[in-house]
Amino acid sequence: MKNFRSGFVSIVGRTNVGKSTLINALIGEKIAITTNKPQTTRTAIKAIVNRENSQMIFIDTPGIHKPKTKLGTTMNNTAWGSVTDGDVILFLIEATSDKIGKGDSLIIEKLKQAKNVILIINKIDLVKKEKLLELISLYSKELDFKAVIPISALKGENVENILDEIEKHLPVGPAYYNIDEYTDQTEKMLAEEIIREKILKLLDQEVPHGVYVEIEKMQDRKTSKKEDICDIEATIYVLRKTHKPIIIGKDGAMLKRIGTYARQDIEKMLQTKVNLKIWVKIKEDWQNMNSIIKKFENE
Ligand SMILES: Nc1nc2c(ncn2[C@@H]2O[C@H](COP(=O)(O)OP(=O)(O)OP(=O)(O)O)[C@@H](O)[C@H]2O)c(=O)[nH]1
Ligand SMILES: [Mg+2]
Repeated sequence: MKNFRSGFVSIVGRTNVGKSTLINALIGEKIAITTNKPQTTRTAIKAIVNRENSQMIFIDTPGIHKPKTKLGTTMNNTAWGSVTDGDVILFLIEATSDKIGKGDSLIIEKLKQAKNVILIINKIDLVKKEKLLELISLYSKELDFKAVIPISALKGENVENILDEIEKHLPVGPAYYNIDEYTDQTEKMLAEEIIREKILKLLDQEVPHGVYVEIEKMQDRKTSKKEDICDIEATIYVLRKTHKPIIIGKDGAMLKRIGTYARQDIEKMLQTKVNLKIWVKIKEDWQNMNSIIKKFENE
C-alpha cells in the first residue's frame, strides 16, 4: 500500500494525569493499570492501534516525578527517554490545573527538541468550557503544538480525534506489528499488574508503593469436570515487616479481597476460570536493589 503510514507515539506527562487511562481508551482494552495514586505505572507499555491506512504504536510511560529510590530513577529515565523519542508525542495535562507547574515546565523545555507534539487536555468532564480556553491559551504560548485536543479519557470523549490527528503526522512506512497483536505485555505481566492494582486501590499510599508482584506459576489444566482452569501462584513482596500484616489483614481478610478482585479481572482477561494463590514475603529495600530494578528497566 503506497500511502500506508506507521510510527511510534509516546504518551508523556506528570504522574496521575491519565496517561494509562488514555492508552486503554485508545485501544479499547485494559492493558495498563490505572489508579488515583501517583506513580502507578512503572514501565513503558506498548499498545498497537491498526487503522485502514496506518499503524500506531503507543507507549504509555511512568509519570514524571521527583525520584527517591533507584526504582524511581529508573521510572523517571523511562519517562524522560520517551519525551523526545517518538514520531508523535502526546503531552497530557489535566484540565483542572490553573497554572503551568514546575513539572510541566520541565517537560515543555524538553519537548522543544521533539518533532510533533500534540497537547492533550484530559479530564474535561471535571471543568467548564471557559476554563479550557484559558488553559489552551496559557500552554499555547509555551510551545508550538501541532494540535490541542481536549478529552475525557475516562469517558472516551474525543479520543477518536486523537487518532485522526496523529495519522496526519506519521511518516510513510510499513506495519511493524501483526494485526492481531495489540500489546507487548504478556499475560503474566498483565496478571502481575492486576494484582498490584488491587493493592493500590485497597490500601493507603505507603504500603502499595513498596510492593512488587511476581507470578511463579501460570498453568492451564482441566478440572475433574473437564472444565478449563488456570492455576496461578503469585508472591507479593513488601518493603517492611510491618507491611506484611497490613496486606494480609485481620484473619487474612485483606489478602482475600485482593485475591478475589484480582481473580475476577484475570478471569476476564484470560476468558477462563482461575485458581489464584497468593503469598506475601518481605524483601527489604528492594527498590534499591539492582537485581530487582532490572525488571523495570526499558529494554
Ligand atoms: N474525571 C476524570 N478522571 C480521569 C480521567 N482520566 C483519568 N482519570 C483518573 O485519574 C487517575 C489517574 O489515572 P491514570 O491513568 O492512572 O494516570 P497516569 O497518568 O497513568 O498515572 P501514573 O501512571 O501514576 O503516571 C485515575 O483515578 C483515573 O480514573 C478523565 O478523563 N476524567
Ligand atoms: Mg500510568
